[in-house]
Amino acid sequence: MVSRTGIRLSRHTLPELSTRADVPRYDLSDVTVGQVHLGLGGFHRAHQALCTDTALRADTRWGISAYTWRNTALPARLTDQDGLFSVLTSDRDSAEVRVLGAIQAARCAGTDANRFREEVAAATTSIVTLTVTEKAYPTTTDGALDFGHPAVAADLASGSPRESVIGLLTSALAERAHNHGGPITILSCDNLRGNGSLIRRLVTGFAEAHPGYRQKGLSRWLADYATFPATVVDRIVPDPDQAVVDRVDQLTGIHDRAAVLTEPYLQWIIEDDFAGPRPAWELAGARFVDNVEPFEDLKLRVLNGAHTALAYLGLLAGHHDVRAAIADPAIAEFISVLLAEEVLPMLPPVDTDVAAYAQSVLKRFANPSVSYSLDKLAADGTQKLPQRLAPTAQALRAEGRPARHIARVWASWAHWILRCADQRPDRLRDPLAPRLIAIAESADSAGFAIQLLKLTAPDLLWDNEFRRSVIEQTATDLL
Ligand code: CS2
Repeated sequence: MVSRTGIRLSRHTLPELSTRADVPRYDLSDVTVGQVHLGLGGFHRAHQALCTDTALRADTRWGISAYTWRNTALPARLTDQDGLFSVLTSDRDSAEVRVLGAIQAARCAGTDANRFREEVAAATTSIVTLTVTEKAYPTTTDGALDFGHPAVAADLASGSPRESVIGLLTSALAERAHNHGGPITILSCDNLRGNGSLIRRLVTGFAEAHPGYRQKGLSRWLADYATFPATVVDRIVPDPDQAVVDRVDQLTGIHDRAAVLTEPYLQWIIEDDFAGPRPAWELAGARFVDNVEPFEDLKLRVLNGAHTALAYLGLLAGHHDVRAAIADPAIAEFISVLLAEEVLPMLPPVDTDVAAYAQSVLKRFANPSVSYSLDKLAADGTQKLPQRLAPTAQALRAEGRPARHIARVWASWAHWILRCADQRPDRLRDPLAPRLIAIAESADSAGFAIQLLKLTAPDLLWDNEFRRSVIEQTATDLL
């Protein structure tokens, strides 16, 4: 560990820092808030905030007011640094530090829900971006808002919803509709297929089911004044830790308690459907397209699918991060075959060399400077497998082709849950963890495999061959 003698990051010290790192190329005192973000974490800082920082060079109206969902420590750290933080972009032979000024204020939605609503409702706000992870979109199997979800149910009965992301966001939009009714764009940046239409459905569903908002005709206003473009986001950003803080200090002499580490790759594809003005994110490489779907399948099935496979196989083999897992020859071989024989042939047509794309993804996984924790990847399997792996399995089976490798990912997930249930239940991070542990403890291995399929891929449960393959591989010692 380095001694932390670096210069503290703040607006005051910024002029001194320009010789040590790339600093904002605009006047920070000109910046005003034009967008609100929910889900402030490492990913937002290294992705949307970075693109916004570049766009601020052209127009200073796009500062971000960012909210964590429940974390109060990060907003406090950022506030201490006047919202400034650095992004360390690193690969085998490169390491660059850029200090960003895009985040104008950092707060916690849990403790500052009213402020969140006010800011979304402000006429100067044109965009709300979200990175709240898959589990914040409570959806029934037919794609509607899950009214049975406890936080949603609590919010439907409240005059001031704040327990669920959908409830809080809808309440903020209601305030906007009531105050001045100006148009707004809601941009989901979560790894979900059709994230734009999904969040539109959930917010509209909430507006129609909530007695107060129904009476005010909120869903009509949403249809007329709110747009929900779909997006595909891609950048590998491990959870920031002390090692990142130390590395930035070592490289630049800047002491930044909110530093974040990432890889050079950044992709942001956005459906061009904005209700009002937007930042010139294209200056940072974002692409605006009519239809994000082909990019969505490519990214979710190849990168995220391989990530999820690596998580369970890697953890079962005793690895801790993606880099170690992909360096394990048996796992690397499995992932290559999974991609080449099952995932790539089933991708919907896309104007990209998909084999080259898959190779580039594997190369990114091997980045020696950015290691991603397998525990984090393994979290929320119930939310991730349906998005990342089920579509490939369905497509293969519809053509009568085997899907043995995909089935093995389900089986390795099952093994991981069984291991957690047996040794470390606290290590199983999933919104359905208690239920998964209860099933693991009561069912036999075949029954357990069936229950997991029922939760994550009910269609595939009726496919005899696929079901049999998952059951067989769950019963076998995979190691
Ligand atoms: C990862 C993603 O945590 C996960 O499940 O698969 O966060 C992944 O790193 C990003 O989607 C990369 O763009």
